[in-house]
Amino acid sequence: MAILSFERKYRVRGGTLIGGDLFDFWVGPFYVGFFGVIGSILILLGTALIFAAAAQGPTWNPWLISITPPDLSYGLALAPLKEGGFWQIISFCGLGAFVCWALREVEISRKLGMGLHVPAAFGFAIFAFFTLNFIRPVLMGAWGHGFPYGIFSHLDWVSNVGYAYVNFHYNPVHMIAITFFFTTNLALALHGGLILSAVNPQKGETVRTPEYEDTYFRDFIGYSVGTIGIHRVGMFLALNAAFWSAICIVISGPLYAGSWPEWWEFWRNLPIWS
Ligand code: UQ2
Repeated sequence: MAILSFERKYRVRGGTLIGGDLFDFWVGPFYVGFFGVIGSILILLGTALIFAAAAQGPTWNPWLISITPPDLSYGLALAPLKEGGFWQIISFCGLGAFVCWALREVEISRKLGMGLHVPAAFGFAIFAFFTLNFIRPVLMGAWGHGFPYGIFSHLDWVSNVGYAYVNFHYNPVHMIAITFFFTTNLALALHGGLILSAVNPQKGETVRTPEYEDTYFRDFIGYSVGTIGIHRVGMFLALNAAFWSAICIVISGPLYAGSWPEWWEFWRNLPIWS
């Protein structure tokens, strides 16, 4: 892909965290950097191992391929490749590639003199994955508590783990996480709708300025959070959705092993009711 006319101005040296000028170059539109090189290696290795693990059988049906963690009996030990070892190495390749991706975002942010909001936000997604397949298995003493890499198999894992706590919807932190997901959806629908209504007019109509956007919401609900404000709200909601998702699963098992519906008995048993 040809370099866009304005890009030459922004293709400046520096901002690297490691490697100095050595990997400070672009391939087509892509910035490379040290973390682009290491990340690419991890992606290629991880993907190759996924194919190698899938080749062990029993199926090449993409819906049914599943690369499973070791049996619980292996605890936190390394397992033989075909008995969960593939899963263990693939998990480390995945985590390494995600972290490289985040650090490449950091280098690009620094190069352009921008904030670190994008990598910080991605960090919450990495944290959620790290919680599921590293923190919680370690706290519970076995890699076998991680989720399998497969389309249907990871859905089955979510279902089985949910039922292990009887009904996961009664997990109060799960409730908080879901509320953040729904509110994120509401905020993006409002924001996307508002922006399109202002800047994507019908033929013959003119684009409306941000003052119209503010006025719309002041007329409607008496309050406008403002044009920067809505992006702060969006960031806050989305990061909280990822964060509380991680917390709601990491407390299930390590902190509370019972049934979530029963957890609410503390409320029924408050002395105030008797
Ligand atoms: C807004 C504003 C925007 C927006 C939106 C609002 C001009 C272009 C969507 C309205 C948002 C409010 C009132 C807060 C919503 C809060 C939650 C928790 C859903 O005022 O400024 O900028 O896009």
